Amino acid sequence: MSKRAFRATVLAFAAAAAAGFSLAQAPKTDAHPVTPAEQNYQAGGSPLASEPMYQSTNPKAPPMTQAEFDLGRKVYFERCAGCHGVLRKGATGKPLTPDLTLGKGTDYLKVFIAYGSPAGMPNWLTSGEMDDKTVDVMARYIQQDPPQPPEFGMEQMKATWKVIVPPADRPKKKMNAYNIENIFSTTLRDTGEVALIDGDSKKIINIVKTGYAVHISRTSASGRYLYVIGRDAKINMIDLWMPRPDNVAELRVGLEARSVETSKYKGYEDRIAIAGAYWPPQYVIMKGDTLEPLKIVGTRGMTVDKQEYHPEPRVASIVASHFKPEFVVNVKETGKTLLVDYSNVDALKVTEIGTARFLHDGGLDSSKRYFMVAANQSNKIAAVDLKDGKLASLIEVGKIPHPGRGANFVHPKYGPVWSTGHLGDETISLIGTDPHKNKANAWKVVQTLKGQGGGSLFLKTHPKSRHLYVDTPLNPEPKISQTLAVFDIDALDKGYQVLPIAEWAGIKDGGAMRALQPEYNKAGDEVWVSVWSAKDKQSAIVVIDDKTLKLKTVIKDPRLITPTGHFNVHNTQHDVY
Ligand code: DHE
Repeated sequence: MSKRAFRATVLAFAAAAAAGFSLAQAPKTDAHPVTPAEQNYQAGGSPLASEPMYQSTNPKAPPMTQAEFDLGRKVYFERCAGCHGVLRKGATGKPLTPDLTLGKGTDYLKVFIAYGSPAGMPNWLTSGEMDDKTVDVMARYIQQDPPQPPEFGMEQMKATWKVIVPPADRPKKKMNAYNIENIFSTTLRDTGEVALIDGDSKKIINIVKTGYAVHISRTSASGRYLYVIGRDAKINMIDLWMPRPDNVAELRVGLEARSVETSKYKGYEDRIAIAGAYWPPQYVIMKGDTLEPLKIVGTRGMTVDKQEYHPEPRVASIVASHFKPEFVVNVKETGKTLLVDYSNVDALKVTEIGTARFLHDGGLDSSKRYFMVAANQSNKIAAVDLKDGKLASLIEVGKIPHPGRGANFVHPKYGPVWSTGHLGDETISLIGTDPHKNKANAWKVVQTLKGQGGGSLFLKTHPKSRHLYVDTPLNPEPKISQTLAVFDIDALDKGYQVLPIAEWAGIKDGGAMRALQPEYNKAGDEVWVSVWSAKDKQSAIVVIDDKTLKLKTVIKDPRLITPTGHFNVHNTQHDVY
């Protein structure tokens, strides 16, 4: 296309956008524009980029050479799949299936990719992330049939299963002097490792190899085992009783995943594990001591609202119920919370509770009876009753709630509350969680606090603390992304104090540092926060004295590369947050 024609298309596009015309005339999946912070967060690379895939040819689509198609596929999985989905059916981003894209044509699509849209599509060309050639390739690529990554069944899974130290050869008692309840497992995102850090001495105990772009760690009910999952769906099981805690088993449960959990109900401690995959869309039940896969259950099916088939509903957060032998499995795209009864894996009973679409993260309320899960594109929190197995309420909150596990405390006026921050606005919503003694406040936003800004991912408090820490790592303003807001729970109306986390870390050249994920130690008197720098720059963990809100210490080590989440063994074991 000539420069002139291109400009004409841009103008036509702008006019069309102003008239409310959008690429996806198909069902709208989001009720609000995507913020830049959310865009960066969700458009992370997918490990599927390097997987061989089945590819069909659509005769109506513009021609592409094999090399162009391969480039398109690579870029799609690195940049686009997080928002538009593996099969391009849409999630945070619009659907991009050929029935929608073919009619638009290459020139129109090029403008869209190059300049972005007011609804949140990034401006890939003008931001410098893509050149003209890549924009052209992508415009043609999204008119082809989406290539489908392979399935991952029992045969493939078993081929990845390794029991490094069989249960019979493991220690019969704790063989080290660590206070294992106060160990932190810190995600080293870009090295595919976790750092096990002694919470008492602040020394690194071991750096353990895990999956690619490792995501979260969970502790077994007894506190002995740690289960770590990578984005490549690899689970590593670490035995904290070993003289030097290390891997004892590993398994891949799919090709891409985010969540892992273990059985916590009385009588089932450490016996069963579960992991949820993004691709293939499935969850897997395993033996708790060896990770031997026992049962794979697919999550493909109908959406909660329109009751339309969705081919890739990803498994988001999973927690173990303390009330029944059940796992709470949250399926993102269909908007369903599944209560999976693991007492008889051969005759699996699943209670399906319709909640709301695009379920993401969440945590238990202080009584542990209710699971509070963010349906982040619906701006809602679903409260699921784990005792009676039903939806207790759907609560409207701010824009794109993102609680991590949330934070529970007793509000001086409203009684027990659970709280969430938001990616899309500066508010913190406090929701009453006691329908028994505080019925009037239950499942209502009883107070909305004003934090530093949008781009919040995690907030935390502890039963022994009267502080509420709120991070904002995805805020575009460094003054906000590198600091934490702290509220005094007994004087919430007074606003927050700002803690200069990155400044305290004393890193000279960390680049775009972000302060994230406040996590308490076992005693609840100190708070650990990551200073997440680029992978070739120094990062750190800042430890705050919770009483004085002053800097206690900074943990720095060349091996601490891109620390993000950290998980205290005791708090994770007992769901203290
Ligand atoms: Fe996470 C939890 C998915 C990006 C750090 N993240 C979760 C959970 C899900 C999820 C489903 C809940 C697990 C559970 O409770 O069982 N995260 C995703 C994504 O899909 C997303 C948006 C994009 C991606 O490509 O992965 C994403 N997450 C990130 C990050 O960029 C973060 C900030 C840094 C990192 O390490 O990659 C990040 N996610 C975390 C952390 C938790 C988490 C620290 C656990 C919080 C907790 O307190 O339990």
